[in-house]
Amino acid sequence: MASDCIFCKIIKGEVPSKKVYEDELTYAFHDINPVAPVHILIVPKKHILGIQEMESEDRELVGHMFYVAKEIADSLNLNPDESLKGGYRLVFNVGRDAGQSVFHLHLHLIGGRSMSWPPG
Ligand code: DGP
Repeated sequence: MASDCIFCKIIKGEVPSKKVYEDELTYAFHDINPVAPVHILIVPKKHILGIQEMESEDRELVGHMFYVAKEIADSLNLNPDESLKGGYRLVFNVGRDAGQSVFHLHLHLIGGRSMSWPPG
């Protein structure tokens, strides 16, 4: 935990958030500034600055974050059907040039509308 980290404060309950899911490794909550009807952040309880600071020992944790995202998407009926219709986007912004503004690892789950590619 980092004392000056907003996401560490959210995980500890010192800053309020709209919780979606929690387990021993992760905490998920609604983004304060949603870019789509569904915009959820999946955050590890371990303070890791971002993917740029991920270590070999974090591989399972990061894989778990993707699994949590898929489970949340299932609960919200966002996963594509057999015809591959529907869906959502999972995003790690890595570094300021990619749009990272909070330096505690987080996976964006964005959905509920169609999206274009490439991203801006
Ligand atoms: P990024 O730009 O990839 O670092 O994403 C950070 C996201 O975190 C951004 O979409 C806004 C969100 N965010 C920042 N501060 C707070 C907060 O205090 N509460 C919540 N719920 N979300 C926050």
